[in-house]
Amino acid sequence: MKKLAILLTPLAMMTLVNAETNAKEAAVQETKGVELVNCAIQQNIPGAKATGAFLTIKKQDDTPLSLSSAQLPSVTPHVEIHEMVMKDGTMKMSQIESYPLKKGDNIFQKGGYHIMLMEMEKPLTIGEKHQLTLTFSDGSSKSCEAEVKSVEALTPKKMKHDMKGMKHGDMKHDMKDMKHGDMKHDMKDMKHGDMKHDMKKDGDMKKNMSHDMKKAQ
Ligand SMILES: [Cu+2]
Repeated sequence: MKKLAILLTPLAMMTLVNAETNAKEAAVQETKGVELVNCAIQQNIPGAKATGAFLTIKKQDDTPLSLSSAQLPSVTPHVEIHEMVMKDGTMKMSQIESYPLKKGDNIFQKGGYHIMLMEMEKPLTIGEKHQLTLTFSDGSSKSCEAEVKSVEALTPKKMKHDMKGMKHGDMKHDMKDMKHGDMKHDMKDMKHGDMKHDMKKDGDMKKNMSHDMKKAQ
């Protein structure tokens, strides 16, 4: 009897290992009813260790589902979901815990919601491809191949138009990882000098930016 028990043990162990593997696979199911398109990463501005990743999440139905987190392990372990909001005449970029998806196109682009990549170890080269994985509120996840593209390539045409006459240099100095074109689009009536001034006074923004900027220097 003892011998039989010993013989059975490796088999039993294998069964356990398989069960565990299956459970793990089941835990990270691919998200259903969601399609990821136009996945891209903006090439970081020289010296900046932060940049944005953009895409459109196409949701096929209206079942409740939120984007919980994003991972881009081949670029950085520090990834956040950000929103851009206008508050008291100042454009702010801040982290959000989750993004509720609506049926149809959920667009993450310059000037709006975006995936923030921070504390990057090395610069990105245009044309490089990195796997972007999004994790959703139901525990499922979905990946796409994100290609590194130039700032120009990722700036929506409408914004490019609005950027005419804008002085980039002014903003670049203080806001290396922010998207200039987007802000101009949303802040047509603002003077740049004012903005710089306001942002310095703004506690949240200062905290947010200085966090990124320290690493960028
Ligand atoms: Cu951001």
